[in-house]
Amino acid sequence: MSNIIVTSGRKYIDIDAYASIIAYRELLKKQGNNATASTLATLNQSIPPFILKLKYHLDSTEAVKDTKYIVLDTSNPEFFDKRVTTENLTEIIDHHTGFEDYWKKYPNIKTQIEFIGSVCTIIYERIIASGHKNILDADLCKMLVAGILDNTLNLKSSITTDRDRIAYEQLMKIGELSDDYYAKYFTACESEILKDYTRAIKDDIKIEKVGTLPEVIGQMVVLNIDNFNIEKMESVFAEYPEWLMNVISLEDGKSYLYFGGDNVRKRLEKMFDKQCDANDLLVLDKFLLRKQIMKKAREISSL
Ligand SMILES: [Mn+2]
Repeated sequence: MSNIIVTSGRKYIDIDAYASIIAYRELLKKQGNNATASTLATLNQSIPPFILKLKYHLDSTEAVKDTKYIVLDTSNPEFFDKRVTTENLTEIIDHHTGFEDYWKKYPNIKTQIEFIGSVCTIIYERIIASGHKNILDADLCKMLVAGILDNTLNLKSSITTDRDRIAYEQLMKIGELSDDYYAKYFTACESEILKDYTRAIKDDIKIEKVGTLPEVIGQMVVLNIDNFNIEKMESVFAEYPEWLMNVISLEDGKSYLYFGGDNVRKRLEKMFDKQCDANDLLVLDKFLLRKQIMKKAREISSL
């Protein structure tokens, strides 16, 4: 019997990767395999302390001879965990598109690449299909639900599919999780961000000139817009002549667009065909990710 290591990306991994590699390891073990889950990457802020304290953990990265690898949550070979090669890789499960054709050249590597909300959804489906539903205890359900919540932005992002919604509902039921589990999860992530708020804003600024949008665009996801610190945001953007900050509020599902600079107000009102709610704030009734806002600006400017 060969050893199997379940792993993911190279630099950072998020809760979707973390939860899915651990849950898939549990399934493989249940099926009689010698499986471990490990990563050489840094765990990002979507994996809060309470998740790390659940009873399931990563294994050590110690290399064993004749190990086969399974990669989850990425299918771009450049992003793979450093230990993975096309020779030792046996399976890929991912929800980012673009490399489906590339992997057709390697018929020995099994792939399931589908554009859905979360890899945790696929792992949940694999567990159910395998007949090993009994491995889904409360802690494993908490991890998989957190992965779905994070990657689909509380099931409100337009990438969310019915399969994600079903997996979420079933895992909530099987794990007997309370209805406010989403709030517990996002609040825990938020308090990690709050430990270094300025840095969190700075680390997610994109500088790219698109259409009539300001060149400097920040983004932050918050549970409730009341928790957002406008003063700290303004101090981060003080050095830029014009800027835009997309604050996605999960509870009401809206985007709060804060901005600064001459004429930005007029340009945004025109772009979204909507009046500003305050001098420096435009609220979108349905949230948009920054990449969706930039895509819209690109489309308008090319008309
Ligand atoms: Mn993912």
